Amino acid sequence: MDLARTPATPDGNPKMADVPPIAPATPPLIRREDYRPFAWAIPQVALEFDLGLDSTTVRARLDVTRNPAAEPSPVLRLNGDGLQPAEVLVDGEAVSSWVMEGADLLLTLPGEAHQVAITTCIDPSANSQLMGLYASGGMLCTQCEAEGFRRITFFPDRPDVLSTYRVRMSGDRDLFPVLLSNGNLTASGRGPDALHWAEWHDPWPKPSYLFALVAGDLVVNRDSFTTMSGREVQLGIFVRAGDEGRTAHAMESLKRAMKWDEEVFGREYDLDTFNIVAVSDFNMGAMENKGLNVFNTKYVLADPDTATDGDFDAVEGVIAHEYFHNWSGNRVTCRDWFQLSLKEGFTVLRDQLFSQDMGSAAVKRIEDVRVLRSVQFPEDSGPLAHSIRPDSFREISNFYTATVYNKGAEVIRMMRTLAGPEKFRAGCDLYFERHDGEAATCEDFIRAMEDGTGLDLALFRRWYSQAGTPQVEVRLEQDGGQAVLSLKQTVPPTPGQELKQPMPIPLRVALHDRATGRLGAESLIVLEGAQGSFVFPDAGPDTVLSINRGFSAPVIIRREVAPQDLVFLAAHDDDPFARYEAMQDLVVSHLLGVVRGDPSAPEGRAAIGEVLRTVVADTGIDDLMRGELMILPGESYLADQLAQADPSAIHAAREGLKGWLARELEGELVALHQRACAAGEGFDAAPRGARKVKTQALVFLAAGNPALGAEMAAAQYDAATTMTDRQGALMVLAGLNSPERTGRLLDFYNRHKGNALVIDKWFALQAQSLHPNAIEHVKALARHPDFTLRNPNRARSLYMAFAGNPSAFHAPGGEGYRMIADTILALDPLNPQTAARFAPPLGRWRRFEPGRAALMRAELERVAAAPRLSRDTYEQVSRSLG
Ligand code: 0A1
Ligand code: ZN
Repeated sequence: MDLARTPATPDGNPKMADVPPIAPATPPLIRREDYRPFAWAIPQVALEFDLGLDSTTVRARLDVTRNPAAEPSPVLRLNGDGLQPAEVLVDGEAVSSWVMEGADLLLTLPGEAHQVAITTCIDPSANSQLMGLYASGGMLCTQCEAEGFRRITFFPDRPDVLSTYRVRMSGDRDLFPVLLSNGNLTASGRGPDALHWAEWHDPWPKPSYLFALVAGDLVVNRDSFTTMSGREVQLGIFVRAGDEGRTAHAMESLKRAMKWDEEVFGREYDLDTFNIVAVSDFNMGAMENKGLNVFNTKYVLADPDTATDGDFDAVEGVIAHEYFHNWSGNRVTCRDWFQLSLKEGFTVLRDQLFSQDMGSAAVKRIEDVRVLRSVQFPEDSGPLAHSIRPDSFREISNFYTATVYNKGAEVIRMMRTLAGPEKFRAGCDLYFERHDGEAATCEDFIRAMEDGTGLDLALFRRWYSQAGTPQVEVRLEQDGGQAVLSLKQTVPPTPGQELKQPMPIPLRVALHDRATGRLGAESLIVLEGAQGSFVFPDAGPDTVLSINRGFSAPVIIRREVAPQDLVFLAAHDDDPFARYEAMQDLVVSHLLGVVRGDPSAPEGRAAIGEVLRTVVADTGIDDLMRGELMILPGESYLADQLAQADPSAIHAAREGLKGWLARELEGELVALHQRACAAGEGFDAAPRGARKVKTQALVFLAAGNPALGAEMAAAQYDAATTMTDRQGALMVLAGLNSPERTGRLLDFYNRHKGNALVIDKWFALQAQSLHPNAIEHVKALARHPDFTLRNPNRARSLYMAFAGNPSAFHAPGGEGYRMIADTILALDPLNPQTAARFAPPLGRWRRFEPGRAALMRAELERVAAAPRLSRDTYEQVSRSLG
């Protein structure tokens, strides 16, 4: 605590709370079981901002009443972070009866209801954490989730305190011609001198984390949407001048999302205005502030020249995600941050279902599973494993994880599978009806699901409390004319959770007949306990099991399966996910065999070659699906299958297979590329699919015949009319030691200089490349004039891309590890939230061969030993070492 700036008490002593605020060496652990309702309610908040980039004054007026549902206390604890009060008034009178406890301000209030007014002064331009009110390229904007509001004013900054907000802001007309906040604009006008002002009112009670304010020189794309009850909503997407031409896709996505939520979930928008603002300095993807979503530019701006087909999908998905939060998150919010998956898991499921409906459902499902397996599964099997409803944390920012978001979505998807879509909808309706306007818990959600669907979810609740990815051992045995399917589940131990209970696992299964090619009907079985067996009559000797179809449960299936069965499933299964899965299984088992020195590996390789040949030629699937089936499992996923991996051996095996396949199928791959190049342009599934297989073909060819691959990639680059083709070609070229490489990289830079999002791609392509000197390239790029750690997108485009490049990150000698540790140390004082996100790649040290493990651990120890680490980084590094 800075005693020098703490007002003195009448006796001249500095004001101190009962507990002296000694900065703890170890940040405190916050526990879910310690939740208590807040002693006070704050029904109304009025905020007045005098805006300035270097100095903003905030006058907050809080109507405070006792919360009858809480244990009474005369003390009102208002959270702060880096704030000093300039003035404190209670019921209009200046008071000195307040104390600071750490960063919080404590007031003792005698009565039942009071008005508390506090003035604070903040410097947005000095806010490099990008939490609270900060300056970004001359504009002011806020980020309050999870605990950023306390950096603006003193407040009970917890999601169970709901208030209506009135906001008045005034600022320079030229610097800030646009003044936005939540809700509806109620008044605006000119002030003295160069000032102007605006007043906004949000009629819906909300927690402080949903507060937002934006002031800046922005242009707007306006549109409108008529809701199902006939109300017209004004829509606005605000961006920097020059970017407005790249907002059309975001606007169309928003209108589609609004319509879809009405049709599929019966949810209607509830204000007259819905605004989105794009900012280029943002820690995450976007934020669902009530009526005023703030977005990372990456998820708003898109046109074919600067954004790939994947970027277009991501914009649509994130726009929908934030919009859907208006119900799953805002109208019904979280009681405390342990319940984060209540809004995030549910909203991710909602955006996934939306995207499935907007495009190819099969391909979207495969993509979602790929993300889950490549990000969440490693989290669940490492030192940072936690349940989707964690029991404790030191810094909540560290729990915005793939587990809370993506596994959370899978858990709710399983409820939907168990109930069926209609009953699931009834459960959702009941949940919204029961808890509208409340701060709810995961338990509330489960109970509404039980009551709305009729399901008994008593055992299913374990999915909320247990971490770790369940493993299901599968055996299929013939018994006369029937097949017996035996299943056995284990949930592995995770930090702090040694023993696990079995969890209900819904599995969609079908039995096919390989001899006749007959495909069996699908059924849903549920493994309720540790073990179970299921009898299927009329199963012949050539029965092939198709299990966990559509990835109906987020589990790892373990089974002995004959390669010819996988070949059959990969070529013929009627469930697209099962087809993809069989292809992956074939490749994984072959590559693990190669790494182990298995002498039968060449047969496996030949089988993969035959399946790939079928996939390339199959007229029964579209190119989007073909492109999916052509993607080989990644090196990290392969490493994850081993107790201790040697990344060099995995890299060599995977590249070896790619090269061999490309040489075997060179003619077919070249023909596929030519066919795709001849396909038309546009954004329907067919041309998008053509672009996808085009680059997939190049990926193979570059491994099998680098000179040919480079020539074809350069030709694709030169002919490209979309960013998808240009980036795909450059990605392949970036990995090759070929003369075509340098010229195209330079061309790309010059062509897109000044477009931050595209220059991010340029950094990332090089940091992710297969080039043997990738690490040298990253070092040089770090000195590039366009590189800065202060912009999270740019920092991630270089270093997160690098940490996800296994052959460079795991370079023998540990140089890659050192680079990431240095990044954490350099970034931590500037932006702890983003810095802490670089710890997990090093945290996987136990899963690598002893040499690499020791080097990774040593780097984590170096970070841990640094003085003044943030709470964010401290928590991630100490858990990773622990
Ligand atoms: N609720 C947002 C995610 C989010 C969380 C924290 C942030 O602070 C920097 C920003 C955004 C979502 O789920 O989209
Ligand atoms: Zn979200």
